[in-house]
Amino acid sequence: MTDQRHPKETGAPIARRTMLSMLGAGAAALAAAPLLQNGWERLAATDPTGLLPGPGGFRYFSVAGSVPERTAADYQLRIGGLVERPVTYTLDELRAMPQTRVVGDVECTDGWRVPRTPFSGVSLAHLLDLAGVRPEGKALRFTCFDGVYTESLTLDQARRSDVVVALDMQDKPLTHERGGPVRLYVAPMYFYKSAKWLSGISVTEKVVPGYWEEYGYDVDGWLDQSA
Ligand SMILES: Nc1nc2c(c(=O)[nH]1)N[C@H]1C(S)=C(S)[C@@H](COP(=O)(O)O)O[C@H]1N2
Ligand SMILES: [Mo]
Repeated sequence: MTDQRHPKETGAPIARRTMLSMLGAGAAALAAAPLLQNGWERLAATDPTGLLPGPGGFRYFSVAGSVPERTAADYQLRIGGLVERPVTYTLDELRAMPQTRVVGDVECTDGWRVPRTPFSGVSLAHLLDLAGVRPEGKALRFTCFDGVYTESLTLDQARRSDVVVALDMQDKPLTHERGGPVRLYVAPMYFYKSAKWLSGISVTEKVVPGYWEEYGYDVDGWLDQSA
């Protein structure tokens, strides 16, 4: 199924599994496993090949060995960089904002796919409007409270109506395993663009390639819309 539907997979990203083992990600996944409550997730996280299906077709991914859990009591999202009004939001403040629901396909470059998945939260465009992007701001850099993962979008991509700072997935609060309490969801792109455990959004002058993009992933991770 994958080759025809995902022509981009014939490129550099295919090498990830090899690279992951070089980075010792198998050990990292093992270290993370005790934090996972669900048996399937635990099994999937300890599978260095990433081939085991997780619940609902998702697979657990983290480039960090262990990720602290954040709740409404200690979660913060910081928005800064080239903005007029830098701000830090709590989870309650994000929940109190107008919520946008986006239904899109989830698709990893590894070939697994979860079609028609609803994500809801605050539209990224809305957050950018509140912060006031300065004229020299052209891109965004996303950081995560795992302390490792980063992502990027151009400002034009970020302002699309199908890009959301998600609090819910499938109409339930995002679990820790799925990147909660807050993750990005970039519906028109491969799932690596959807940073889990989102903690920072910084407006930059130009795109700074994210974690996987440093290893050759396309910074413009568009899904094949014709498929
Ligand atoms: N913080 C963080 N976000 C991340 C990743 C990660 O390792 N760390 N992996 C990315 C990749 S490659 C995919 S496919 C999805 C996996 O999300 P899931 O674990 O909820 O299935 O998260 C993306 N966002
Ligand atoms: Mo992925």
